[in-house]
Amino acid sequence: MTSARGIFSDGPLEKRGGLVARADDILRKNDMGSWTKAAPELYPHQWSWDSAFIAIGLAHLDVRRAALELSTLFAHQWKTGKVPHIVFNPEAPPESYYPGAEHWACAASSPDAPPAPPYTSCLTQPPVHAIAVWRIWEAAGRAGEASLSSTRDFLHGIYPRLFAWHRYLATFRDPEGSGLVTIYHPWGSGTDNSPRWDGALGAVEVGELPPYPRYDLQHVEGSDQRPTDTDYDRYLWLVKLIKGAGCDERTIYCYHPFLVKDVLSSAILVAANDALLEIAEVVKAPDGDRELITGWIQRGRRGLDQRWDADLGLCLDYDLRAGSPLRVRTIAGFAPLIAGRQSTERLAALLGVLDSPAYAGHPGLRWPLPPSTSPEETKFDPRSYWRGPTWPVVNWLLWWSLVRAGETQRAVNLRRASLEQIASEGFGEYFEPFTGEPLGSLRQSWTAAVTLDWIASGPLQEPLRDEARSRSKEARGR
Ligand code: 9WN
Repeated sequence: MTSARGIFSDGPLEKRGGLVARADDILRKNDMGSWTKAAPELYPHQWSWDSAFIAIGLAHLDVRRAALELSTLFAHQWKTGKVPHIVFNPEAPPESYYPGAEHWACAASSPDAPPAPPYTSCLTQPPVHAIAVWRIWEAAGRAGEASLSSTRDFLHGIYPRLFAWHRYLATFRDPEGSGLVTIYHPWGSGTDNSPRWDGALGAVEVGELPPYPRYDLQHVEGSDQRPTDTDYDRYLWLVKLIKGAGCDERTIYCYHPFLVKDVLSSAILVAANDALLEIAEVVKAPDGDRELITGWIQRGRRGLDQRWDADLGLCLDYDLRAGSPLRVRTIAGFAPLIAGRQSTERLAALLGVLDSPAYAGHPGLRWPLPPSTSPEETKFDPRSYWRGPTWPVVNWLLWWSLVRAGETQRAVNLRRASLEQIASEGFGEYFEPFTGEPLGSLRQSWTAAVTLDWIASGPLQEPLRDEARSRSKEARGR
């Protein structure tokens, strides 16, 4: 990888915290050559949506390495088009992550699975990949003709794989043709223990489970930062059922007790299909592909419209088994903003909620960044994973969506606040929203990656405020 120094404008944040060098260092240390560990100890494997965000950041350091990140992930794509949520690292230390490769070895017996090892899981994560590929292409454009030419080859290679991935989501994961992606497990949402899933999970009857280890708890400062044992029992029970179904999509669809339309994944898919259309243009894909992609975009928009809750001013997930929406205010509610191209009224409603005390306008926040679950929800918990903390990677998605929506000042504010948070507190996986304390993994690859992308995205208009660090220390001492 080339050195990060000199590639970025020497803005105030970089001078202050050496942020580029620190982010570069994290990505280098987590670099496995052709892919990147999501985190050094807590997550020693390749995760699907992490890799997409990581590639977005790497594109500012080394365009080829960014492309390789995604090529490696897609080399483990299933015959159905599915991109697995984890590709397991055969060199990961034993007893580092559970459930690991041996637990998912069953997936390798599916006729659709790629040859193992490395083993993969048979779940998925939100489809950020086409967005990442398009940003790599844009970075190549800035890097010059040679980079553009090799990246064009990359686009030609990855396009059919991206297309197959989106087709898989539009078919196997949406047999109803609703435009919305179905998930079989909270891990499939990327927002694992979010209260989004409490209603649907509560209806799952957990049977006998053998004892299992919680290796994750060795790698964080307090168990309150991770999902509870009750959550884990449910996760592992669902994995057991999926394994029992031989990872077969149709069987899962018929019998599985957790079947939910995930609005965040669905919105990301709409935005990713926009990116796929751009890529299709570059590689001169057949007209038939473009028609299909356009149809998926329209269907996705209609699906999200149907899940709009006018009272909350947010979108809600839908429990297919119960036949009802999952009514809780989380970050996923902003799905239409992420899907993009909303009507003026819908955009205004979403921005009003985003700025309100229910999210980024809450008066107690250390930085004006939206908590993963609204502090006004009874299930809000400021330290527990997706139940309250702020996540830089989610802030990146919102920032990118605000830029696309033409909400420039809001986007700049969100980017600046996020960078202030990271400059002050480090490259946490997530942050306590009131004190700013970093939680989870403290050297999280995607946090480093989005930092690089943010810094590369132009001036911040205002220097990092001097009092940032001291305010944070004070808040923590409270
Ligand atoms: C389960 C790697 C992943 C992220 C997810 C995040 C967390 C895994 C876990 O870590 O999930 O997939 O063990 O908790 O929720 O979004 O991709 O960073």
